Amino acid sequence: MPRDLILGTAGHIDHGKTALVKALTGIDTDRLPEEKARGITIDIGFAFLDLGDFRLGIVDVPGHERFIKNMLAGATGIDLVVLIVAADDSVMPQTREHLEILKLLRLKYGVIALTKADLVDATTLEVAELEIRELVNGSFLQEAPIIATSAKTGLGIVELKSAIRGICERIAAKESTEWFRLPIDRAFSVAGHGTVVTGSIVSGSVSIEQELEWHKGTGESEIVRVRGLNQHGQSVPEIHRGQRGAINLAGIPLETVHRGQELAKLGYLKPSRVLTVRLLALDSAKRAIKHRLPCRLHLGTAEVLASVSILDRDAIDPGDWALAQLFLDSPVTAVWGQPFVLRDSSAERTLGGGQVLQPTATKLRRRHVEHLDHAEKLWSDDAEVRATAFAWFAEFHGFQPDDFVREVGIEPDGVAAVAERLKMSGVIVELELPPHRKLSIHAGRLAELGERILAALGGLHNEFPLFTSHERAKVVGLLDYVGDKALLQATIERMIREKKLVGDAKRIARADFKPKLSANQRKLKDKIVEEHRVAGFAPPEPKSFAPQAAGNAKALDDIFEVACAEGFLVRITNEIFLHADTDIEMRSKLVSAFATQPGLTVAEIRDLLGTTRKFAIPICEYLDRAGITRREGDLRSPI
Ligand SMILES: Nc1nc2c(ncn2[C@@H]2O[C@H](COP(=O)(O)OP(=O)(O)O)[C@@H](O)[C@H]2O)c(=O)[nH]1
Ligand SMILES: [Mg+2]
Repeated sequence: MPRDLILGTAGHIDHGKTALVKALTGIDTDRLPEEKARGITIDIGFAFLDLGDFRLGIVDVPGHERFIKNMLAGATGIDLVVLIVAADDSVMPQTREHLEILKLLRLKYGVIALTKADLVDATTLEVAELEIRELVNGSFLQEAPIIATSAKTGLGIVELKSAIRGICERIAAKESTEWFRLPIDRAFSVAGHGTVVTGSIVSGSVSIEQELEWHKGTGESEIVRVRGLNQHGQSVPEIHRGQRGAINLAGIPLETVHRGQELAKLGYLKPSRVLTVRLLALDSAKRAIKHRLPCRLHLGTAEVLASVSILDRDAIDPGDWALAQLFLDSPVTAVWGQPFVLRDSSAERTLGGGQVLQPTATKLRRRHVEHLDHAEKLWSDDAEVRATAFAWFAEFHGFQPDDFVREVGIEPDGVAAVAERLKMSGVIVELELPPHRKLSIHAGRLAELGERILAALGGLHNEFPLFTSHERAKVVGLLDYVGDKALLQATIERMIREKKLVGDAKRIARADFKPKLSANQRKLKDKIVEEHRVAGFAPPEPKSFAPQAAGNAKALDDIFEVACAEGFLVRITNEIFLHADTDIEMRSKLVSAFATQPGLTVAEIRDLLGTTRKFAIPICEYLDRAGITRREGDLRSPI
């Protein structure tokens, strides 16, 4: 099976990139009428080169400084580059800028073509070669072959092909367990078929009839069906990484599709307006990247206005790097480790670039030691260290192990093993949430959540020291910023199992909370309450229970206090308590009586309640205190 790879061109305008692609492939990549008329490349163009063992999708880019944004869209997803330098012009500004961009994009492979060799003598050719060697010194092209070519005479074309083949052999084959992802670089309409999008497939594969998630660059996405696939003009059943592919989408209007959007496996990518990044200020830019600098982010085929927040300092000096966040005007879809380029807001120069550390970040606090500590771990070589830091940043939201693919840079088939190891070592905990949901959470975050639950409950215990327990719903309500109610309930269950809490499905208490009453005292309380219920408006004297209180008078006071706090009894005086039901009955009787008679004497109230004078006077005073009645002379009237 031949291998598919994507080759890009790079180099200054007019150095012969398009002519060289034509000499290699016979294809003219300048397809726009304006390009034909002006003889310059404006947007990226595409060709195909079959080398037998390798099939190369070619992206020819514009060299003009005004079209760097198009060059950036084209450079996304390429496996190797042919850096083109014209022998008669040698190294020029966009030769340098394109090389800087490719370095920022972490490209590893390429060859150099010294074009227009037919126009110069041997000495000039040699000088140009020396200048190129100096330029690429220390870069990924340091050892790259330099092939003198001429699109006019055919000089060096065969040699260039064999040099390209040599490079292709060095590019390690990738196991395709990755998920599908295609940053869209072009969209057009084909009569009878509808909307077609193209791009360099950066990972995975897709077949006809499969569903993909179309990320619109607005933060929204939509599931679309692959109606047809095309590669270099041929219908194919499947396309994969390393290919330039065209995808015919079912039922999507052309005007809604554009460069910068992405197609990906369902659930793989998530739009975000904040990225945490490792940001390098280009040495050659000769200017520091300052905190809050407005700039342009180029990520994949997208270009978005951004503002830089440098997390640990106020400026990144040329040649230095730092942890930063990018706040974006509109959302992008990124994955961990994805390279990006920053250009100035007027799109005149490349300022720097780097790699994404948090593709779906939230604002981090600047100079916050703990945040910085964990953010640095996101750049570790060790996937488990990165996964742990990601889990920590997931706070109380938790995550799914599959998020590791996007957020940590772990291949899909490696996710389960990493998650298992982190579970075994106690770094993460997997919770079963009702009805059928699993949520993973950093063990430290779960412990933190436990502390918050204990603190909330502790607050309630302090406020209501007489309550043995509190409603779960009340505790959960105090922690509503956690958002995920099921997570809170599951954490409470866990804490009951761990004996940090006591309780049941309805009520909970801290295990270390000492209720005011002993078990025996609670039993007595139930008895007292019951006797008050039966006694109605002629309640028993509290001290009649003293012998059963198995202690001093204080214990009996506590029992009555708890019974009142729990709402079973109502205190009329320290010697007279009514059952709560009796209290309600009394209030409704008064309401009916007042309906026909605006004022009642103590004697009338006594008869209304069927009690004696001994109780009637304190009850009337209680009614005044409770704001139910008002005393005017001998009469009580409603308020
Ligand atoms: N003599 C000569 N002219 C060339 C060669 N390659 C390109 N050219 C010319 O240089 C000009 C720019 O070439 P083009 O491929 O459009 O450059 P690009 O801007 O890098 O794509 C065109 O007029 C070409 O005909 C070459 O090898 N020899
Ligand atoms: Mg060109």
